[in-house]
Amino acid sequence: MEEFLKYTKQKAVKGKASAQDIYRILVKECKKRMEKTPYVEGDKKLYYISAEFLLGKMLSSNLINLGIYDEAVAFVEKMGYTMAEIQDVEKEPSLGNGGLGRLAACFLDSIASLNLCGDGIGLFYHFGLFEQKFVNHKQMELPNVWIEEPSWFTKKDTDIQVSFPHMTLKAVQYDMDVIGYHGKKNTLHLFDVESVDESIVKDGISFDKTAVDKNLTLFLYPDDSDDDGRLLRIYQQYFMVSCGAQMILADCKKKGYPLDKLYEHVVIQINDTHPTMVILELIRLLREEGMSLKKACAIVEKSCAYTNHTILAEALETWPMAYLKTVVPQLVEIIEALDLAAAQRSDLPSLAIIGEDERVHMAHIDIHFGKSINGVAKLHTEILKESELHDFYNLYPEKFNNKTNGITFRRWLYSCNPQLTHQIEKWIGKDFYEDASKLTELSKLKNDEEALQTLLDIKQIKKQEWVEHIYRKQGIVINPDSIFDTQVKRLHEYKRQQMNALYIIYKYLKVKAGEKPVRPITFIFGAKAAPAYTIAKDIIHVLLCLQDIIANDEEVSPYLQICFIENYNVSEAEKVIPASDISEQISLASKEASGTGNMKFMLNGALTLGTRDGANVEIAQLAGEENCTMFGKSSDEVIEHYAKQDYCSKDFYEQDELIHTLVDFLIGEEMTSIGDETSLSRFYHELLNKDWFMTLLDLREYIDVKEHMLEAYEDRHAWSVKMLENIAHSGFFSSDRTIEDYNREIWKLS
Ligand code: 26Q
Repeated sequence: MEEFLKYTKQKAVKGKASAQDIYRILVKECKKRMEKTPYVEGDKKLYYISAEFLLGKMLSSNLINLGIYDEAVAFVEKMGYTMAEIQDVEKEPSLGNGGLGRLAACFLDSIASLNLCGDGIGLFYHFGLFEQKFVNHKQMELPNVWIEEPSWFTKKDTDIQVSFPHMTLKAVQYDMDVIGYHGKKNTLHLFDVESVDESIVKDGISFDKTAVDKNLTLFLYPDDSDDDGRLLRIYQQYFMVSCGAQMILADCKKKGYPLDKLYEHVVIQINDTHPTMVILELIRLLREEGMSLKKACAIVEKSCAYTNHTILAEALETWPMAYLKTVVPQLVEIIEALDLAAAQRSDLPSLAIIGEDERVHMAHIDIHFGKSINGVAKLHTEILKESELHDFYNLYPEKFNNKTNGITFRRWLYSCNPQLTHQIEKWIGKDFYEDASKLTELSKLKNDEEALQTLLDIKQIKKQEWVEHIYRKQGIVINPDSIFDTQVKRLHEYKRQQMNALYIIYKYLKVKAGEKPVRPITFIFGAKAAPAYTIAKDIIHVLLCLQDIIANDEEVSPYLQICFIENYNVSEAEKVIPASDISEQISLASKEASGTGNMKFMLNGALTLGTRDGANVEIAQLAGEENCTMFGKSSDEVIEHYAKQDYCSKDFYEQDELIHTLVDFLIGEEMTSIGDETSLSRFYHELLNKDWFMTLLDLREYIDVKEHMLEAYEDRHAWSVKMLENIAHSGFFSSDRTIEDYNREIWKLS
């Protein structure tokens, strides 16, 4: 890396280079090498189409994959900085919301690293999801400004246009190179509208929802609580899929592939239902090429595959036919034809494309007119087959399959935890870099006292690093010798952050009553709530009030502390996960499709405190039941409660004195003296009268097992063995394994 050295000498003469300078040098060096890297080639190509790509910062990831990370670190340190300081310079785009978006980003990394030919397709949102600020114990939303120079994206020439009834929008294409680990490259294509106008955003994240030409690519998931918002979502989805479909067909034509053999050269993975209209748009475009409807459908069905990420009814998209007639009339005829074709395959109303309520079921389009549908963890796929999509499973058993999620170890181990990575290399050699299943060799160290102590020492270093980071970022002083108990994920009732809050109230009251924990505990949260999701915001309010109450209570603050990470994102995850002792995965069983945070914690030696939901089930199986703490009602029991509609939270409240006390605390003097009474009482009543995700059902058991787990922490030896066994058995959760599964069973790329 002669460039670095030349620069070092120059600056050594002139004085200290800024972190900004160093960052620019590194980006330039990466881009130079990325440009020279050849594309992965093959006569069949995957397109991963997704409304979200939650990329995180790209510097370290690119340095690692280009094989120049260690050199870069040496350079940075020679210039008087740490890598963390240089990484700080890069802005993180919030082009995603949570698991589904981060999964797409991990997959791009693994696809390129496995030398598979596959590109991403999505939208270039100028302000992403939003940036979260806390004001008066509440979430406020601001635009996430992330577009800057130098950028990993390059503007590309394109003449793609997308037509709507009253306007035609010109597309602008931004491409980012996706470098494989020591390998070749693919591309992420994000589309923008030429007429976009950032200046219409006023007062936080508000803007004129009817000015579609100006607003289409401003935000991910704009507020859809009114008609204009919902119409805007359809504009966004159609714009994304039309750009994608046009690009895919143009690529094929350029390569000379006959369109009636599309499926031999193209496979499109549809990430949840947000891009489902790509099926309709491809059929429309193939008909424009002169193909019959029947033939176009058959070809598209063989080219598309769908991934389901949820069984929550409210997240399964259905669009009123009237909206589609307004925004995409050119697709309506096709939808009606598909509805008829589907009815010929099955006359069950539950499988119809157009429901009796004149709503179009997007997932039904994917299942009838795609070749594959997969769930994202074993349990999730079983629930899809046995209950949620049972009738579909009977009709198309061969289409259903499971692909348990994974995470890229390049980011979630090598980059975020170099200390642990280097230590693992000393213990078992370098093979695990290419083959994560080699991590099982770590188990041989379970009787090696020195190794186990090293594991604890590394955890302590990561805790110390995070304590310093969070002090710099939020001015909060955290005790590095406390137990770090962490729940970081989107804020949603089914994930039950509120159950954790009730536990903290329990602990608070215990300390007040003189029962102090042996060791202080830090409860760490990070979560964004959808701006229109009132109850989720109420839960944030509860936690921020509790944070304050405890911090200002001299009796309690030496023992308990809450730290709510502001604007939790990928970069914050990379810092807090390696520092955590306990991984909170407490969703109501059957509701979390998989979870991927759970895997990141496991890989970094945190122990899972979880329900038997999503991939937690597989984590417990692999790590060993004795190395995890699992609790709560099973998914079967929960599904039965929903079927019988016999869960009544008020019964728990009235029959259990402890639960009564904890719930009442929410509207007690301590809370109302600093909080917003409307919000607190709304949440209190929600818990008592609805509690749709059965918080109180598992609360007792949660309190019991969590108490045990905190006690178990004191046996540092036993705890460190569990850490080791978790790390050793996390190899299955490498997204390289997931992508190999997708490729072997669905994509079949050479
Ligand atoms: C739906 C309708 C209207 C507006 C928005 C939406 C919407 C938006 C985002 C629905 C779902 C999402 C995101 C879902 C998501 O992130 N799911 C997570 O996917 C992960 C990867 O498979 C899983 O690990 C998680 O369990 C799952 O929650």
